[in-house]
Amino acid sequence: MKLPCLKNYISLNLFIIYIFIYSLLLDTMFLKIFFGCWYDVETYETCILMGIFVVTYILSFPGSFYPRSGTANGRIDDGSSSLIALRRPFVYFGRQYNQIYVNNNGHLTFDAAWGRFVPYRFPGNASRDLIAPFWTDLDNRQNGQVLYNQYTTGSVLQRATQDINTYFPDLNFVANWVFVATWYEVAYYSTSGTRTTFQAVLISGGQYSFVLMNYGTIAQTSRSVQAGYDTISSRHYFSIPGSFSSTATGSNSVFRQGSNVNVPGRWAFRTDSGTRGCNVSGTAFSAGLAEYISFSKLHDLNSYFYLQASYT
Ligand SMILES: [Ca+2]
Repeated sequence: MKLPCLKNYISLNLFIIYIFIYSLLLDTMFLKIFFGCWYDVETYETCILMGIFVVTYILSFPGSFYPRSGTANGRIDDGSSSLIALRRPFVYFGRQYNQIYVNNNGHLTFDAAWGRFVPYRFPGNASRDLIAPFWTDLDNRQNGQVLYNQYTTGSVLQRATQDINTYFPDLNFVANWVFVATWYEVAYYSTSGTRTTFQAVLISGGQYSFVLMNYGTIAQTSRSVQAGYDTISSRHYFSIPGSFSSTATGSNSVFRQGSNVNVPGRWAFRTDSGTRGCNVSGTAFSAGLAEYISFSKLHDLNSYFYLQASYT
């Protein structure tokens, strides 16, 4: 019998839990070293609690990131990728795109590379479709990587399918294409040595498309940051609460601690709809949906799903 590839079934987190339990069973010194329990920790119970804490901490954050791999952008301030041909079309609010650019300043554009480093507030009423997980003046010349990859088969598609069906039930969604752009430990301008990590995951399948934004360590800065997405003439947009505020960055970044899908550090959006307007609790709103929904409501999973279901 051929064993399945473990890589497809055991994530890093599960592997760490496995090592932890295995070490517990053997009562080895390895456990004590691995989980930081040295000779001055008196009780075995303390050791176990520390181990659980470490595992919980690991599970609570890095696991939400998709694989960081692929082609790296050049180390150019305000630079961009070359034109990236998409292996499947991506529908973005009624427009179908077959190409994309990953820009070093924390955004993605479709028609052309874009080096703008000073963000404008969403809705910008501009002539550009824009996905901006973390738009500010970043600089990868000295440290940090801007990477992108796309997938049409394999475990990444399975993971995307599972994530989307969790966040957007009743669509029977099946992903056939995933595009991952990662800004890994990138500095703020200019070669500041700071390290900020975040990710945009574009997911497509059938008539549906989605964008996930994942936030890791967000270094402190006084620069303005806009996170979210915008469209041509801002017919659709979303500004993640905390954008342009002092709470956007630092160890308590609201992007990292908040979520609209009950997963701290992750934000999920359906992005295929080309219709305008929506209804929230029976009240008609114009396209400026985001401005009318409080952060606390977005935190509530049920009302989030209600909003998704009400979007007409
Ligand atoms: Ca820059």
